[in-house]
Amino acid sequence: MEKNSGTVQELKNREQIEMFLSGKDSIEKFMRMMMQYECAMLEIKTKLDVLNKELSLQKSRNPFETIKCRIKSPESILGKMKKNNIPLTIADMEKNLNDIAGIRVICSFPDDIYMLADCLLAQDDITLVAKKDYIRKPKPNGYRSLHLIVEVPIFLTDEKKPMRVEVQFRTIAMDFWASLEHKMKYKKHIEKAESISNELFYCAELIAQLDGRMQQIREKIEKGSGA
Ligand code: 0O2
Repeated sequence: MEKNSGTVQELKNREQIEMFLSGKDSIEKFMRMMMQYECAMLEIKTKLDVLNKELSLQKSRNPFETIKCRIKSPESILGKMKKNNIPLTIADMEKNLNDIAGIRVICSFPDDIYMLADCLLAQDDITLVAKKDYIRKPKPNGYRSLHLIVEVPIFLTDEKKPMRVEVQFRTIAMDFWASLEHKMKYKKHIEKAESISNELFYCAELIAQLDGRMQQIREKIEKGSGA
């Protein structure tokens, strides 16, 4: 059963990849590119894991609780390229898509988000390509997260190549909110969608207050204990 479904998925992936490969692009070239994105994602994940280890020793708490990594599926890549009228070639994919390799870092407290982002950006092999601070400037629907597009070099057998990775930082509460809101976005027909959006916006505000207050409580506890 498992073997069969794996094979069907492989075929589906192959078909999706072939759909957007022009004459000079091959599946092998596409797979090599995906491998490079995966390596870049691992580089950034390791950097964040190292920071977490060091900072947790200094601060007696983990700056982040969870880290999630994903490579965009061929289906999503194709969908995004078509939506944005990007020519369907591997070179254009590499030039125009910033989120093929994605990392989500889930922190307990907002100040840890900025501390981790600053530490990552201070590293001399990291280049900041773009930054969107949806925490200081939330989206109109209430969405909050800090998004960084960074470039990191990967060292292959025959080349050193800079690769782009999207890193999203958010708190546990912001992540909880974004997961629910994401579900709504991808449902086609929802009754009372406007009232749900209003409720979500209200909850996003409550979450921001809650995150702020939890941080204040943590600071008081740390002061009290001399930590
Ligand atoms: P998915 O399926 O999560 O990957 P860009 O990626 O730069 O071309 P954009 O929208 O300018 O497009 O980038 P932005 O604002 O940095 O958002 C990128 C990602 O952040 C999205 O990826 C989502 O994962 C997340 N995001 C942004 N806005 C919202 C929001 O309002 N609600 C939720 N739940 N998530 C959001 P994708 O590719 O849109 O989707």
